[in-house]
Amino acid sequence: MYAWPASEVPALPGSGRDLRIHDTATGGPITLDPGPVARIYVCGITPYDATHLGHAATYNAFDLVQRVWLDTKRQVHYVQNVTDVDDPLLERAERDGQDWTELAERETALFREDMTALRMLPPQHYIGAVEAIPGIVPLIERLRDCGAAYELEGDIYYSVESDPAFGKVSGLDAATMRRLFAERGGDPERPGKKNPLDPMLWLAAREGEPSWDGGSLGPGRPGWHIECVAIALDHLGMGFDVQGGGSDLAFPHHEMGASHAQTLTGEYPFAKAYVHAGMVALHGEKMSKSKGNLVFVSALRRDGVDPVAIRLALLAHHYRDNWEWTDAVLEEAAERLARWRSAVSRPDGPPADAVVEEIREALANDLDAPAALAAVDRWAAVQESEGGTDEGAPGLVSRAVDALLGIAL
Ligand code: 5CA
Ligand code: ZN
Repeated sequence: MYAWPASEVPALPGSGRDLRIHDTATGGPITLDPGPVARIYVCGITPYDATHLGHAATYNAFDLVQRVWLDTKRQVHYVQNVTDVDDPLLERAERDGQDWTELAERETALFREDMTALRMLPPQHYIGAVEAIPGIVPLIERLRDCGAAYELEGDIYYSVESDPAFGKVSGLDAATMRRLFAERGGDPERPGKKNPLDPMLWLAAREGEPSWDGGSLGPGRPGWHIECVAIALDHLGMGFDVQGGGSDLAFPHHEMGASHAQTLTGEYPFAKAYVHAGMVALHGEKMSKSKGNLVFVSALRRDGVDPVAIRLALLAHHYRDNWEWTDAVLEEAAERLARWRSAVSRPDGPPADAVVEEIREALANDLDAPAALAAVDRWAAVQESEGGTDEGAPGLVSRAVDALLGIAL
């Protein structure tokens, strides 16, 4: 699939810092040491509804990861999927009496527009589940042939017991795993499974549902976790630097994906860091398509809200925090944007070299965007109260917030 256009990332004087980031698997910060080409996989949307602010906040976090790496003069190899066939998408299409492919295409197109408006850097490979099926089938066949997968009434399940490292990504106890598996698309109650946590790899064709040629697996469609594994292995290989998503993906999705990949290749780890963003809530509950308590990026844009202000509202929260979207969050962001724009509108100002270093330092420290905003706020306040004589300082601040925070002033 095509992704979306990239906004240009200005080069800054000096050089950036290596990223220290919280890794869910080790439960603490690790300093990443990517090669000249840093590799990142970020789980994409299931396109049955428009991009809400929770999605936007999560993609913003991983956009910052890329910007920190680009500032260290590395290239970034970024892969993202689109889960363009899965139960929730088919259920929504059925409920609304529309064609599931049209629903997926329409919502994916809207996501591209939202990402472009928010100045999120596009992935080099933007891959749909459907287009990945020819690569998924042989992986499932291999898992079955090595005894790590089994058949149940025509469906194929992965056996979590085939992997001694299973559980190391999320570090959860058995009862929590079981609860989350049931809540997040798993089927622990199905009779005949070897272990209640075993996830579906291949769902045999059902009456009235789309299906594809599965070679020796028979006609059907892929499970969710193997989709991301196939796409990541195809485009990044094992041991890539970061796998990213919201905290609701740590278990089961990223746990199962790591387990599939490690069993398939005999190598460890799948990703060097598993990075998870907090959940954005509305009216006290996690924003989610299934609950319907959503604020859409596209709806705000239609109402004339500047997408730069939306992005600044996301950046005002640490990516790992759970936080609540309110009108006040957006108002504060719009006010801050106005202050910043006014501060950079003059040709000279207070020296800005230290501001650039403070933004770099803040982001390298587990993507502390609020601390980065505070550094710019301080500079803008001095500009406002005293001004300065440093020619080009406002331009440097503009370029720094553009390059490192994706904010166009
Ligand atoms: N297609 C799968 C990933 S392979 C999926 O989870 N799609 S999704 O559309 O449900 O979510 C896309 C991304 O947004 C995921 O990383 C998810 O964790 C994140 N996300 C969903 N809801 C929220 C929320 N309320 N706050 C923050 N992030 C969220
Ligand atoms: Zn995924």
